[in-house]
Amino acid sequence: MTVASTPETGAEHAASPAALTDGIHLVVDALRQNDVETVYGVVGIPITDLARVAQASGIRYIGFRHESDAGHAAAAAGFLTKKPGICLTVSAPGFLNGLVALANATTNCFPMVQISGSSERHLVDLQRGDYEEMDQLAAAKPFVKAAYRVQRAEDIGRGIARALRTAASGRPGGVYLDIPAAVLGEVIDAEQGARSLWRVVDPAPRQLPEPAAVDRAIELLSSAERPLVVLGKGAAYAQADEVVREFIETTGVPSLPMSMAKGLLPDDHPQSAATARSLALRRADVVVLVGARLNWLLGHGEAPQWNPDATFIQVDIAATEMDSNQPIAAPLVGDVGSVLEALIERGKPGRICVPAAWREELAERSVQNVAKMAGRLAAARTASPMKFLGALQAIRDVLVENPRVRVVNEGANALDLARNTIGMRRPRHRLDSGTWGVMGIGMGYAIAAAVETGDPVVAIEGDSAFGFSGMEIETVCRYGLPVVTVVLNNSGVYRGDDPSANGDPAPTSLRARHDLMIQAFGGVGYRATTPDEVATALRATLAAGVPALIDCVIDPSDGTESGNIAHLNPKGITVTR
Ligand code: ADP
Ligand code: TZD
Repeated sequence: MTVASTPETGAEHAASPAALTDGIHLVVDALRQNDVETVYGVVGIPITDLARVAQASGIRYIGFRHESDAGHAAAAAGFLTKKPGICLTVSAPGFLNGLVALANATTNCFPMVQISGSSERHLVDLQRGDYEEMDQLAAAKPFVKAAYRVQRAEDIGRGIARALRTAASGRPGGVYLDIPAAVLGEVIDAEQGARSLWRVVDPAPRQLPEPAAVDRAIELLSSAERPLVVLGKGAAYAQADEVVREFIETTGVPSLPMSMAKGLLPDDHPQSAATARSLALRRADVVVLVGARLNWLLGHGEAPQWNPDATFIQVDIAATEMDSNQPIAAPLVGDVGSVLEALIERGKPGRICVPAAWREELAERSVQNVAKMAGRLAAARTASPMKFLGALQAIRDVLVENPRVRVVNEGANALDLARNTIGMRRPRHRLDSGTWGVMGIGMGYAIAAAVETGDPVVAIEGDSAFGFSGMEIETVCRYGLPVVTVVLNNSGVYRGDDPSANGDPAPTSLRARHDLMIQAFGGVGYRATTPDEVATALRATLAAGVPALIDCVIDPSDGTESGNIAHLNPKGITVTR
């Protein structure tokens, strides 16, 4: 995009005005050349015109109420599309608000680029007290995969190319790109500007595994008596859905999904060991980790949760992930699609076979666990006041009728119970708190899921969790997105019946009518006190495809402290509950 200059002096200039451009137009042109379709952000000095020019150029700009939410949206866009999601923020405080999401994206291995305007370098660096003064590049560095600053308009194309490639290649992550206000306002010759931009070729090339490493893994698997595959969100991200399925089905190995890998294989797939999870981890003798880290979410691979003699095979794009917790007997460094293809190709038919005894052991435990759960579910269905599991069964039944729905989920009990109750049948249809267990991703993820996929979204939220990004239901309404937020409202963090120590509300106590909130923004609000009311409201709002919120009134005494990770609370002498 070029801007004809208005010559201020000289008749010859007036006769042939030089074509000029500026930093703002160069940023937009560079994003467009790299097929960026959507930018998520919050405007202000010095990036308001950047958002306007982006919108005028055909890029979709989604304006948020808080940068963390815009950043979480960009991160979710990265996870869903395999292309870095873009978040745009102002300087210092806006930058810091966005940084939470950028760090979270890095932790989750989602590709994302945060572009922030920054204040005058010559004032910031001498700490002269500029408007929104901060050394943002230095502040970002510890939290991101990489951080870059553009110092001249002619480097904008280079900076954006570098940021996009770094975010998407290898192990994906968050990249910070600092563009000072002076650079955004810098005017240069349009032709020179156009020549300075380029399109990144093959930003995330396939990474094929070493054949010897593949053979080593096959050797181990073929000797297994109780093999197990664990699918993580890296496998979902890889978009190698058919290959994952073929690998599991041709080998017959039981498989276990991590929460955001649910749906890669349907949860009711005959090889899913999800309903015998504890037994599968405790007994498996050869484990194939596919895009899943042996971090706290998998008990660091330690006994007694795991078999102390288990042998690990790990498929991961990051070589440095190997041996981070347990010895990896067969590291397979490469992208999920290429590695699993190689395993299928080099594994001769029949080489890997799963002893019937192992399948039967898992199936038996699964039957017992399902029966136990059925009892809890039946009791919850009729309980009054409504329990988490009562509301969740109603949600589950409606979601079965609406398979396109993308599910977003956060909270403590609201997270644990929804993850187990709501089966997924399609890949990348579940987005949740992820590796950090962070609250506040809800509305950002939901907005991005709706914008990027065009699918309807149901966000299942604890009432505390929802509050972190709740103001973004205005954004949902303003853009008319098909997002239904279901708040499981037990009036508190974890639960709502904690006694107060001094007459103030208890530290965990909350109180809100979220259904009234959304009405202020023109959305549809429901208050549901029974599972039937939940189902009726959800069915109606999904059919209408409009922004809606269902506030589910849950028994304040339902829910456990910290959900199923209560053991992580420090055990001092002070508190007894
Ligand atoms: P989960 O929490 O679901 O167990 P993690 O986030 O711990 O999953 O692990 C995801 C892993 O996937 C990371 O170690 C990351 O390096 C890896 N990964 C990301 N993309 C790919 C890919 N395309 N191929 C292989 N591994 C990948
Ligand atoms: N702040 C941030 C950013 N992330 C967090 N994980 C927390 C605080 C601590 N926290 C949890 O780990 S879960 C949770 C908080 C505040 C909310 C739990 O309450 P809820 O869900 O209402 O969302 P349930 O269903 O009532 O348990």
